[in-house]
Amino acid sequence: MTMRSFGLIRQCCNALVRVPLAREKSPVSLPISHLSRSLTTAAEALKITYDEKSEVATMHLCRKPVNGLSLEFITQISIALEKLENERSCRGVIISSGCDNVFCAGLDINEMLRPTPERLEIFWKTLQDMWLQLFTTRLMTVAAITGHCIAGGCLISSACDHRVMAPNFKIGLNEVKLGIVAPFWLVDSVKNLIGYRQTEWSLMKGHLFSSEDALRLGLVDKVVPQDQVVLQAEADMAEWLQVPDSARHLSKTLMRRDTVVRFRSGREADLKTFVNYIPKESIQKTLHSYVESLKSKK
Ligand code: CO8
Repeated sequence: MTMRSFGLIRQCCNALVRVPLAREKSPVSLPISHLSRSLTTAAEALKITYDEKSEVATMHLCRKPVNGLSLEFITQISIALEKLENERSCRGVIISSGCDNVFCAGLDINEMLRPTPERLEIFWKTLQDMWLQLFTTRLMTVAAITGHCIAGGCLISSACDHRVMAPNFKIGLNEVKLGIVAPFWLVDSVKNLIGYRQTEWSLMKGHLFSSEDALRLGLVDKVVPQDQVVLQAEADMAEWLQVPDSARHLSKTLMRRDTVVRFRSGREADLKTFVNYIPKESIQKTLHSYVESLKSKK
């Protein structure tokens, strides 16, 4: 894949990601089937609704079966965030999942299996950009975690401002189980929530926390029954929006500045590491075995 063909992907995704105008309330879905490897067409993968009264958008991640983060899917999310950011009437976004019992299972592992160097590079850059957008957005962000939230899933939830999770699911960074290491900026955003030692310990072990432990540690802010997660997220969002937007955003910027500065100065090196590391034969073998183990557990 060349930069030109990525430009084409972004262009196609852009055409698909339609953020409803303030007066529209119905869900909008987006068509892009030929670019996606998932069982869901890209048309169905991301749905955005906007509620004029609350001034809150909901981004439904619906890339079945597990919201695996492929290049096209990340691009769609990124474009949608950009559009919401620019929609002045929008003050907040709730990120929810349309996949049963899974908020997000992380990166689509297929992106890392026998990749072309060009696609791998664009994939990682796009992921870095999406994380930065979410981590720094002026919008109030709430993750409605109705199921497992693993690795790249935790990247999304930990970049948000507030998290509501259903009980009896798993959340955290399990990258070492795949023979890979989470990038420093993702580690930083988890460390900001649960502190150094818990991050170090769980990172080294690839430990996934139960919802209940995640609540105790601060990796999520509330645990409520699964059918109430979205309602709770909406109620919490309404409460958060009582704080004046600019003061809230400036406070967030202040608190996250160090993480962002570190990210900006290290992102090129991080990209090089990823692009050089993933194609290594030993890593490819481990990734293959991991995928096989996922299939064989059935
Ligand atoms: N990518 C691609 N496919 C996946 C992924 C994934 N991350 N997760 C699951 N799938 C596939 C499964 O293989 C299965 O495919 P098929 O139907 O063809 O057999 C299908 O999705 C459904 O999965 P399950 O049957 O396992 O569904 P369950 O509901 O039983 O379980 C889980 C859901 C708990 C989410 C389970 O699928 C799981 O544990 N998945 C693996 C999650 C994981 O390990 N994610 C880590 C991804 S790597 C990542 O995000 C790293 C970020 C930083 C990288 C740093 C690099 C240097």
